This record gives sequence, structure tokens and C-alpha cells, in this order.
Amino acid sequence: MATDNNNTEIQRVDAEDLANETMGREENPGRRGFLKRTGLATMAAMVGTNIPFGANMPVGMVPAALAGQDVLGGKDGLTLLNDRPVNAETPPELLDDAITPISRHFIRNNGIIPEDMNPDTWTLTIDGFVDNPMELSIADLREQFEVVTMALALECGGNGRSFFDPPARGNQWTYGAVACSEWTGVRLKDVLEKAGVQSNVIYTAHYGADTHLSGDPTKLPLSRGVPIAKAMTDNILIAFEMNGEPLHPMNGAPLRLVVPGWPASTAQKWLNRIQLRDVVHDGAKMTGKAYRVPNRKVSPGEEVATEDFVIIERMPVKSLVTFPANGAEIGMETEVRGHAWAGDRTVEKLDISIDFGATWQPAELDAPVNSGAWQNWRASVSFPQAGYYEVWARATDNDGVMQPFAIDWNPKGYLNNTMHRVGLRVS
Ligand SMILES: Nc1nc2c(c(=O)[nH]1)N[C@H]1C(S)=C(S)[C@@H](COP(=O)(O)O)O[C@H]1N2
Ligand SMILES: [Mo]
Repeated sequence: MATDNNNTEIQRVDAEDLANETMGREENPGRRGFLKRTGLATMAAMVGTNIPFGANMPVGMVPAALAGQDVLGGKDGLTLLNDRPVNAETPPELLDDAITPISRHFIRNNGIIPEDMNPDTWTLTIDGFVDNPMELSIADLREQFEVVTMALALECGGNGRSFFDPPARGNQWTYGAVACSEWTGVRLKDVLEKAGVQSNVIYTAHYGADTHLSGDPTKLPLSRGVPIAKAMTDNILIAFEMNGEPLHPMNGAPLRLVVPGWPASTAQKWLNRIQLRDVVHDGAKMTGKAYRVPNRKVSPGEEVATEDFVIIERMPVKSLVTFPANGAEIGMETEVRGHAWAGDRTVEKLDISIDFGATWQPAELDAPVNSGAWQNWRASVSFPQAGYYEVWARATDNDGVMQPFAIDWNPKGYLNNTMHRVGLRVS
């Protein structure tokens, strides 16, 4: 029998949740179960019709019709951080390949993915301050521009957020909101050149077909852009394939931008419009504190006024150990390997330590296969005796900047490029 007590324990899908989402606030951290806070609108979309008694559904109840449905679309071994919107990261040891398999490319969604991802009817509009506004199908892109394939790394600006203290709100990414796939598409630069960039253009604005969590069609989940000089670099692609296959629905099918070296939030998925502007873009997640950091060093926990935030541009130097896995038991000799990347710069040096940073040894470091790719590295390690060790990896970029040991705190938990540590039991 439902007593008062029981009643208060049953939380409903409430107005406050929807309000939070409407405000575009990132939802609370942590690993929550499938559909734990899914709003009515999404559940309705997922079951394909409205749910008349939906307000009575306890939070966390999965509509029986959806039981067992795969929210990650066949992704392999990813950790689900949030289901509404879907956010999932890849454990470092699953990122061991030089080219990340599609099934292991992380997912970062700010809204609800589009229902229609038909490549045959998809169009991309180029407008704003251009001489020739264009509407291009994917076939037009393939026919009118040089099609290129490049290995390009994408990293979410919030990767590593979970290690901030005091904690920062938002998805609690650890290490795995990064990937390097092989993208096929046309250069953004070539398309913009054909459109004819007018002399007053300073910024791009990217639009996608995903919809806002609130269900409000006048709101966008995310629309970011880059300065025109960045847009005209030749490693930014309008991509229609990853690893030789059509884009995965969660990674922006059938068309997306791939912007290496900058926060991957600039890499609009489900791309349907690029507008050229004579002012800095002010779309969703461009303003306020989203993808912005204080313009100065701040102390942990400090309140920073919104006007003191600046847009994140280049991502900092960083690396990952992808073998062995954290917690592995291994023999006295092993290869240690991983990747390193440095925003628009290159990684010049990768050192590892097995003695908590007292001494360092250089790893063998490959050049990037092309500009915008991560760099692979490996080292042979001999441990002096059995016991517990940590492998630490530290990359240095071509400007001499090294990964730090401690985090430079910022309120939203962006740009954490501290060294990756992997604990090993050696016997
Ligand atoms: N349309 C659209 N594009 C988007 C996003 C989004 O929510 N909607 N998220 C951005 C963010 S914040 C990141 S980190 C990358 C993630 O790309 P992925 O999901 O393919 O890994 O996509 C970017 N592009
Ligand atoms: Mo992101």
C-alpha cells in the first residue's frame, strides 16, 4: 500500500528537470543508469508517440517497450556517463589503436539526435557574408571538391573534468573523450573559397539537425564556430565517412565538421548549415561560461564573473597511456605505448617515468601521419624488481610546453591536460 512515506520516495519526472535542461545547464555528474532522468518528451520520442499518463512514471522507469534497447548504437566497451543526452567515453586501454575504430569513438551529445539522417536528401547551406550562397547535397560535395582522407584527433574540451577539485558540473569525463579516426570529406576551406568569403567576415557559425532537450524547436542544443583564419586552415574537413564507412549516427551522420586541435564542440555533427558572420558567433554554448575559461589564473573554487571568461581556442599538449591498462599485472619487461597530441602544435617529446617522476626516459615518438592526427609513441620498460609501479607519461609540444602534474583549476572543468598515470603490478 502506498503510504505518504512511499509517495515522497517516488520522484516524478518533474518540471525542474525540464527547466534545467531548457536552460541548457549541463546535468549533474556521475554515472547514472539508463534513462534515470530521461524527460517525458524524450521517452515519448523514443516510443514514437505521446505518453498520456507519463507524468505518473517514476524517474528511472524505462518504458517496457524500450527494455534492452541499445542507446549507444553498437559502441564497444564505452562507459555511459549520461543517457539524456547520450554521453559516453572510451577507457584508455580501448584507445590503443593508431586509428580509433568507429565502435570506440566517444559520444558527446548536447541534445537529441535527429531522426532523419538520410544522406541522399541531406543538404548543407553555406550563407551569411558570402558572394555565392550555396545549398549542396553530399553528392555535390563529392563532385565539386577534392575528396580527402585524413587522420584527425577530436577531444572534448571537458575531457578530464572529473579530476577537478572542487568539482565542476557537467559530464564527468575521465580520460576517454578523445579519439583519432580517419575522416573522409572535403576541406572546409575549399567550400568557403568557392562560396566567396567577404572581407568583413570574422567568424563561422555551425548548425546541426539535432534538437534541444526541452523539445522547444526555437532552441538549439549547440551551435559553435571558429575565427575565419582557423576555418581556412587545410586540415578541417566536412566529413561524410569515418574509417571508410558512413558516419555513425551518434558521431554526426551523414555529415559533420571535423576540427582537429580545438575543442571538439566546434566540430558540428549532423551539419546542415555554415553561416559566415561579421561578428563573433553567439550561438548556443558560445556565450556565458560554456567552452570558456577565465582570462587569468584563478584559485580553486574562485567565483569568476562571466565577463572574465574567454573562448577556448587551441587545446593544450596531452598524452595517454593505452597499454598496459591501469591495474594490469605484467612481467618484468614490457612495452608501454600510447598517443600524444598538442592542439595546433606538434608533440616534440614524450617521456615516461616508472619512479613517480624522479627520473624520466624518452619514448620513441612518431611524427603525426598528417597535420591534426595524434602521434603514437612506445617505450620498452624493465622494472628493477617485483612490486607496484606507476607509469607516468609526459608530452612536450614544439613550443617547449610540457604537460603539468597538477591541474590549473577553472570553474567549468575544461582543458585538463595533466599527466596520465597507470598503476601496474609487476611480478
Ligand atoms: N550538432 C552537434 N554537434 C556537436 C555536438 C552536439 O551536441 N551537437 N557536440 C559537440 C561536442 S561538445 C563534442 S566534444 C563533439 C563530440 O563528437 P563525437 O560525439 O563524434 O565524439 O561533437 C560536437 N559536435
Ligand atoms: Mo565537447
